[in-house]
Amino acid sequence: MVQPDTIYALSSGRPPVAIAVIRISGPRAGDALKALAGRLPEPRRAMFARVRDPKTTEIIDEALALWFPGPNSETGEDAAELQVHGGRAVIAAVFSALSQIDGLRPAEAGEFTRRAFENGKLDLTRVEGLADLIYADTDVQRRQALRQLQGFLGQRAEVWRTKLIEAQALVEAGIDFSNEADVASDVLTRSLAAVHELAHEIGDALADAKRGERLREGLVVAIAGPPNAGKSTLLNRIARREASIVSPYAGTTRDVIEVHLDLDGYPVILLDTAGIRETDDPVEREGVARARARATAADLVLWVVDATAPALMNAPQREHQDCWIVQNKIDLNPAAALPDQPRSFGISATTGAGVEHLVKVLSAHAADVLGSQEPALVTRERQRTALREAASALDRAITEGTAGREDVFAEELRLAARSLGRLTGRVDVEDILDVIFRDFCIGK
Ligand SMILES: Nc1nc2c(ncn2[C@@H]2O[C@H](COP(=O)(O)OP(=O)(O)O)[C@@H](O)[C@H]2O)c(=O)[nH]1
Ligand SMILES: [Mg+2]
Repeated sequence: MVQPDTIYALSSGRPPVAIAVIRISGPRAGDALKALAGRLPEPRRAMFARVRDPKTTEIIDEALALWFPGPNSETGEDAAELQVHGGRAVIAAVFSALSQIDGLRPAEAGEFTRRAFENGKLDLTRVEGLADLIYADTDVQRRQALRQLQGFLGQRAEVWRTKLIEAQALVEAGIDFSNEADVASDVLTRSLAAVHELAHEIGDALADAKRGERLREGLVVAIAGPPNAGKSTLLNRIARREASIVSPYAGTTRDVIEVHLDLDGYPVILLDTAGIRETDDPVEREGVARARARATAADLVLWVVDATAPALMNAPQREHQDCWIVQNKIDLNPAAALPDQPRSFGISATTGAGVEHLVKVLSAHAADVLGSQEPALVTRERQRTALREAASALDRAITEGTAGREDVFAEELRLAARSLGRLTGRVDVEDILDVIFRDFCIGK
């Protein structure tokens, strides 16, 4: 086998910063650290080091050096870390010194994590959790990502896969005894019982209203309604900043503006949409079309109407989508009557009256939709697809097994185990690896 390259990258944030962390991983990591820091520190202990350019021996910086011999390192390979001062010239000089060492090259995005995966340190669901942890914006997203990184789904999938393989082995052994009819039918019954239980557990994991994916992506709330009702003013008020153009002229908001909110730890994406109306202006018409599309796909619509023009109150009625009525500009018409609906609000986007209450109810709604039940096992479409495939193979297995066709039964169990193997990355995943690791930053 060819030796892998030794890779290095800046793993901390964009310079200039106080401290920059440069990581090195691969068979030559130890040589590289010795070349720059003079000697190897004790494993996993920080050592003060003068980092020198190995060619000129000039001191580049004073640093902390760490040494993580494989296989007990994050990547599973020999790995080293230099904590230098986070200036651009310092980092450039360290990189230049590293690049002069044979067998070293800069890492690609996600390459450290990919090596950890390839060396069996992380399964794919944990890799996905790690990516989500890096991108988590809110506390509840962080918790979900950390659970995944700790193997919440991955461990469960391994337990399921092991049980499946046992059930399959049992029935295959039974097939060999098929001249002893009693033995064969007994093992089939036992293995069918196990498969029923597994199908049930996987079915439960899938019946989660996609809470995990929604929490990852955020609850999408579209502010929609007739032009000039005060939609943009409301978005700005909620976002507490001028994220959207507010103007007294109808048709100003032509694109979809989105603001990411953290409501008590729950991620909400608030969309401001162009006023929905018939228009001859092609640019505005495009805005209206986009607004309709986003509003249609949103989880919740805040339908904003002008309390001084109550004629324009027809909110869209869609199945599978909540729609709340927000009567705005009550400062101009305090006597405006709220429509007889469970979720209707009277607010003034300019004075702020009623907005706090609206946000509070929105927050509670987000908590309810995204997180009130037990934590979701499935947090990505890829995981859902693999589990669905396993579930349908198990359904077919149950049909075949019940009809006494042991060989087809065993084959379906094998397919189900394979789908679970794809979920954790044990089998057949070459094609998806590039997609998963591409999402990582360089240095992770
Ligand atoms: N008096 C009053 N005027 C408002 C209120 N909200 C918005 N406006 C005004 O209504 C006009 C249209 O607001 P805008 O947010 O651009 O409406 P949009 O077309 O629905 O996005 C602007 O002149 C705002 O200042 C409100 O609560 N009270
Ligand atoms: Mg607007």
